[in-house]
Amino acid sequence: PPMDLAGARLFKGMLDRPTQEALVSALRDVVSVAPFFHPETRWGKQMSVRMTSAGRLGWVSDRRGYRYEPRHPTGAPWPEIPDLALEVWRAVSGADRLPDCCLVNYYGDGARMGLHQDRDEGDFSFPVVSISLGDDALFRIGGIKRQGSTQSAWLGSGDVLVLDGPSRLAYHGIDRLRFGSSDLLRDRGRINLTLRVVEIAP
Ligand code: MD3
Ligand code: FE
Repeated sequence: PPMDLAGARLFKGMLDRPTQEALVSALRDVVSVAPFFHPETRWGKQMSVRMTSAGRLGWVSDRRGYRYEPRHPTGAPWPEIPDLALEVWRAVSGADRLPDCCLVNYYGDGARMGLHQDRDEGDFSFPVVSISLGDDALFRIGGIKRQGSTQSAWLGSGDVLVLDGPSRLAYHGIDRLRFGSSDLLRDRGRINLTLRVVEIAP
């Protein structure tokens, strides 16, 4: 059974090594069409995490702010979400529709993600599903207010986290990596996939 993490469900080791390798291979195709980029915040500061997306919509950030867009910053449409990632969504989300965005985050040595809420999506009643690949990362999750207590857990390669209910709007972030802890990725580091429903039903 999954572990409870502030209302989120953590499926430790859900994906076996061959499945993780197949996902990484599918992601190499995604990244060849939609290369990783360093998003810039509203205030012109580069994020330490590199990102790209697959699906009808992808997440972008620049001086105009955060938003979902139908195209990569190069102008090309985002590639399709890998089937294997959709299979994970079907297995754990309980949702009656497929995600329209798969955000792909790459953490190199020293990359982190500050405490934030995900609220750029149109309908918070759908879960977010996160898949971790590569090096271990220390994940932190709190409540729906920035103040208040938080819980931490290490996310390892093959772990799947489902954020729904109250945890959907919880503050969360990645404090640090155990860089080099996994040999899944050729260049070490960590990849996190987040599957999301961004657009409200047509
Ligand atoms: C809790 N990513 O992309 S994944 C993000 O590991 C993001 O790359 C982190 O936060 C990462 O926005 C954390 C776990 C996660 C993803 C989405 C959430 C936790 C969440 C949405 C709501 C609450
Ligand atoms: Fe987030």
